[in-house]
Amino acid sequence: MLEDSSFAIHPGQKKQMQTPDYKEIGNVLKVVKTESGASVNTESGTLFIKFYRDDIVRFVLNPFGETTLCSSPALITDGEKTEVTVCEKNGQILLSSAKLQVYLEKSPLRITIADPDGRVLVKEGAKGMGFKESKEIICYKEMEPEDHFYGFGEKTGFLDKRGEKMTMWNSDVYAPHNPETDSLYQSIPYFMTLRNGFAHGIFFDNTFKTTFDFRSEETNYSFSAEGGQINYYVLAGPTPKDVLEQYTFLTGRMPIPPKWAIGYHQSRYSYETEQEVRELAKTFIEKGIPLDVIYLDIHYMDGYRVFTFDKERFPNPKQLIKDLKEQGIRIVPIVDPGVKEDPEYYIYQEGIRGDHFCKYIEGNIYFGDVWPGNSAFPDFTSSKVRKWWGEKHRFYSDLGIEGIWNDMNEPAVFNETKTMDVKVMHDNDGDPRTHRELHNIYGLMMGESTYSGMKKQLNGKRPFLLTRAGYSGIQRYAAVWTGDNRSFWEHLQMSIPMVMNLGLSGIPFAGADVGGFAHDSNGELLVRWTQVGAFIPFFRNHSALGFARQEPWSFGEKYEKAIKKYIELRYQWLPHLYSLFAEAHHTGTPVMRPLMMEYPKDENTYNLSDQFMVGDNVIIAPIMQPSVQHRVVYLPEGNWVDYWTEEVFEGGKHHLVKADLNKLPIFIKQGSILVHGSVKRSTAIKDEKLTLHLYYGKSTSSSFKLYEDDGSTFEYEQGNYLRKIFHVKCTKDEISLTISDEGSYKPEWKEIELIVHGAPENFALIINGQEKSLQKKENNWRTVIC
Ligand code: MIG
Repeated sequence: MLEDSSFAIHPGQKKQMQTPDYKEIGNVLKVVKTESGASVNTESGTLFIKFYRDDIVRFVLNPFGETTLCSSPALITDGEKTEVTVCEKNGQILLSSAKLQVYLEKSPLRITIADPDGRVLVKEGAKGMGFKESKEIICYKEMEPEDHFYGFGEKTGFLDKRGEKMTMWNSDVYAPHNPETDSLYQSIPYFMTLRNGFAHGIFFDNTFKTTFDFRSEETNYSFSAEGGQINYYVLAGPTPKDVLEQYTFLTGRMPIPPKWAIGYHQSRYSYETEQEVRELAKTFIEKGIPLDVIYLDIHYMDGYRVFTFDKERFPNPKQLIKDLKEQGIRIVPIVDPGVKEDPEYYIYQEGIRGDHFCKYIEGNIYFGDVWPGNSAFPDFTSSKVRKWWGEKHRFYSDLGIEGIWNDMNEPAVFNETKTMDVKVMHDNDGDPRTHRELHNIYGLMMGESTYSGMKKQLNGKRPFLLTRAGYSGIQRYAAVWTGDNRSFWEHLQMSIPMVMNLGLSGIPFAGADVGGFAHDSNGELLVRWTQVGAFIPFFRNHSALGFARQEPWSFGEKYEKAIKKYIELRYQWLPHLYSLFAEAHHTGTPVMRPLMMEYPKDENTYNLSDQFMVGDNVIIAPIMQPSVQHRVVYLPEGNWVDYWTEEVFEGGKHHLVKADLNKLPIFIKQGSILVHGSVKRSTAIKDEKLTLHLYYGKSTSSSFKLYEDDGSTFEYEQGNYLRKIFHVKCTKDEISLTISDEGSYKPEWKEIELIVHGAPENFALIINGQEKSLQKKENNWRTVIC
């Protein structure tokens, strides 16, 4: 109560900046070379320095006991054997790999990390690493005036987190989501620093509550944890894409999603009956609005018991799912972790008999209040429990379900702390740890369980999982939506940097509820939000019970028309987007990118929070204010073409552009390629033909990797895919296009038509060395290229 009153800023409340019991690690006593690094004895325990690759180095130290090289489940690798030399230089110890140099100053211990040219990435100055009596551990690093910070998973506020202080503690926050809301549903203790156009990363793999502080001191930043080891990885960069490749080498990349998962999704808390779901699908079909997924929120269940259907509301789910699938529409049901305490309910019975629920050290089960009432929670830190829970999903897969929605998996509990008692002891496969230590990975482990279970049961088909909570590595199992936003223009604005930073945190498949979850949406907001959603990786319209309905037709014909246009546009762009998802799978580079990722030397991009890129050649500059039809757009170097009018804009400049309600400003870089399919009512309908749009630009070159596979199985892992690589080079009067194929997949489409935009009269088109003729149609030139 007092926290909400002025008492909160009572002069007596002022906290001391420096907690007096902070202790430094102290001096280096001895250094011993190890296989891929060194073991360093310090006054406060052993520091292991281990290279995972030439461009990734890990530092681990436990000031309270023996240091171990154990990792959290975020890690998918123990690293590659790396050639490292250790020597003494000017009184310092130097460890070097081909790409990184680690200098240790001995008294007191101070670490400096540089590249082979001496460019400093990470440096400890007045302060280094330390700890407190409370078992808190903390690392200080120097902060340069030029530094900008990105990543941190799911955070409110703008793109660049300089000046912020952020806590990682998975939290169910219904409201508010505003600039001072700190912890949300995800904990990604990782960030990227951009300094003078060069990037490097730090992944602080500690599952306790962690804090990243870029606010309290002028020349240092810090990252700290309530417990556990000092345990972080430095990623060398030097480009933002390199950092993501390095981070996802450690924590994994997203699988290629089933194609249906990147279509348009419609949700509501809740579509409550079979009848309502059928009518919803029918309306989409009648109105010709494309749709791939309908969600079932908590009302489908029998008394909120997971792995059940309410027999009255959903008398025949199997038939419903079958009928909808024939229309190209899939059903994704919600599955929460809480299992109702009910001795007559089979999941509860199995959970008790199999000893699958979280317990106190004394042996009593932890119960918490969630939707079904008093509930027990599966202990997902145990592989035995994950297997059991995963297998339970046969209930859904037998009904024809291929996607699952995990909510409340922070875990959320209806009590003062909003979560499980931190004293609960997780089994952790025989290495028991408190909930305080493992809270942040509960959602990740539930994701592993659900994804693996579904994958097994789908006989080679790709499952889809949507999750609210997660920790580093969650991208291996799930797409992430940003939880309970509201139908506020401010939340539309906030979703752009939030989803961009998720992408910069290794989670490319993310999105916010289109239209806003709580509060009443309105026609104009829903149109503008759908325009954004169409280009955001995860595209779902969702809204809460008790608020205005939010289906595309909810606000009248004028708005419906505009909304339909942008859902259709999503489908037209799917081959392009799918190719970018494949790139995310292979390299970790996100689909939706901040401009700084492509233009890291351009300061104008560093905190650009209201524009984004799709791939490396498309800029989306949405309108995100009511009654506004103009906005400023920043275009970086090069020339840019308005997607709708083909007007050319010079880069390196700000422009004022007009965009009435029907227009989402989209700019394509001159010299680059876009691939389109056709508008369709669901991804179940295959493209017969693709269109390759080439935007001529004098003295430019670019490339695009068109990716295609069956869209539904894991055969791509065996090489059954097609990657068509297009290289374009434009000179004054010539466009040369080279096309090469990789992989064995034979696509459904039989033809690619090339449309050249903005070329000079009488240009020559050379494809793989051969001149090819074109036909002029309106202002463009066309020809079939394969
Ligand atoms: O406490 O299942 O964020 O998307 O509709 C609310 C009901 C629980 C929160 C999710 C929201 C979902 C809702 N859930």
